[in-house]
Amino acid sequence: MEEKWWMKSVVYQIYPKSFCDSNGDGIGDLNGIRSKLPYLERLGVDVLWLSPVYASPGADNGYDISDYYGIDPVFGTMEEMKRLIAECEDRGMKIIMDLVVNHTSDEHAWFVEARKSKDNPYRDYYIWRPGTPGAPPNELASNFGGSAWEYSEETGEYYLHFYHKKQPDLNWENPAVRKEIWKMMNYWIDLGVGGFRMDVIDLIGKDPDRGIKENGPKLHEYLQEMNRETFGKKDLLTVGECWGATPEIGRLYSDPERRELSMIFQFEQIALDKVPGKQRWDLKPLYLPDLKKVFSKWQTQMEGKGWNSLFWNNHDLPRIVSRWGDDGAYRVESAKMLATLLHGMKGTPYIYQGEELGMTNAGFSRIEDFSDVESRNMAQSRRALGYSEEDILRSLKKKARDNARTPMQWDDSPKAGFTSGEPWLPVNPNCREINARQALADDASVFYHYQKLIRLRKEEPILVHGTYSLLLPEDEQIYAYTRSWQGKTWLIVCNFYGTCASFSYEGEGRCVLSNYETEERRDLRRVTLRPYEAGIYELTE
Ligand code: TEU
Ligand code: CA
Repeated sequence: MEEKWWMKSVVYQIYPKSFCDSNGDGIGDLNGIRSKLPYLERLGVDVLWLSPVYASPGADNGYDISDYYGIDPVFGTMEEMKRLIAECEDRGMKIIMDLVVNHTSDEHAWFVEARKSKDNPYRDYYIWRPGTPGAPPNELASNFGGSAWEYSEETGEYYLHFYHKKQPDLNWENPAVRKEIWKMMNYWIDLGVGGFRMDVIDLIGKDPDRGIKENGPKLHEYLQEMNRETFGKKDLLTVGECWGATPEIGRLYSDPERRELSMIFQFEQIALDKVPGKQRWDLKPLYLPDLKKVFSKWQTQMEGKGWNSLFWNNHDLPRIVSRWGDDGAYRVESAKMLATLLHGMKGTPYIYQGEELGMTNAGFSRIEDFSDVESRNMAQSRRALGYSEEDILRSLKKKARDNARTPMQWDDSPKAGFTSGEPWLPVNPNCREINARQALADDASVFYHYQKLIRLRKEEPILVHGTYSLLLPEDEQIYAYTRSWQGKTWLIVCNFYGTCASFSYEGEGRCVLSNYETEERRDLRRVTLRPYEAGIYELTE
């Protein structure tokens, strides 16, 4: 495949609301982000993905947009946005914007018009069906719980919303809608952004009458049109959020010949610690061979035919060190192990703010502490179904989206250096030990491990281009694989748990990177891996 700049990049996701507050209102903002560019540059990332900062009533923390051309006053102004883009450029960094175009806010001017009357010119921007109160058009459910249809008094019809009722779905079949979106995307491209992360993009081809949400019949047609009408001739990074993707589907998006997107986020691994067929709240321990199967399938089936994204975390997922690592005694070791496992693979890695510090889940102890719409809806509906309070709390502590959204931990002060005011979501009290100031002062911190992994990707083409091959598929404790390129082989070996494990591979290896002190050359024939030990070795004769 032709080499693209984003194949060598590492993306850092910023959740602006929780990153850095510059004016003491308890909410992170653009000037806060700007003040932390030296920190991000030091980490070595070259692309920043900003979760939405557009004007929004905030029913879903900015994923409900009321004006795609405006910055929400809580985050700053368009002037400040331009300054951020310019200062990033000075530092060799690009900004990618969150593109949320499956739905708008119900307070967007289009919807305000559309709901007024059946013959309003904007009516067809959204999806309406006849019905009577209490009898929605069909059984389609919202991803946040309850029906996907909301009755609208003004005209006596229902509108579709796959998320919050304040997030009505756009009607992509309407060419006028698509034209508006291309225009808006071109506006941001002209402002100098480096690309887009596309929110739930696999929903835009929906066919609600046939119950089709993801991967609808016209999805790829729309994306090819988008490519032609907007970023196709520019060299941008585009990544689609695709919960329902298989590798076959992944190749449809990212095969360069099809001219759609650079890559997608796929979520198959996310389902491995829930009871199959049930909701993410129905917990089950991860079985390591299952994880290998999923990752290896994507690594192998995308080889030469598309491009993977690599991520453990985002603003919708619990913290990886609390999820599949150990957020107690082996927090540092396990955070580094997980980083090594992921960054050793082929694809573009994404780091979610605080992951580079080994930040943990929120540490909330009461159901009321959880503020996210999805958490609240779940608690309400499970209470009604008779679940115990303990059950609900256990699920939230493990899986709630709030876990990723507590303020970034900059220092050990009570508000973690995030704000001088009252943070919109409580700071995790463990900021006393886990924070950026501490990490920067400690050579052995998780931060510097990430820094090394990022640097390695820039310096070693084998990390970008090497072919992946899984070892020990059935082993329940060790995740090991190789990357090979131009006669060179790297071995990546990770002990996924807190007990020792023995490992053996034919030959000797030069240690490229490890999360423990290790000899420079290691005989790999008989190795005892220490708890959560992870290493990258270049194989020698
Ligand atoms: O997320 C898509 C999505 O499906 C998630 O809401 C997911 O279902 C949930 O977090 C896990 O169960 C995107 C955004 O990332 C998310 O923040 C938004 O809430 C959602 O779209 C609607 O825009
Ligand atoms: Ca602020």
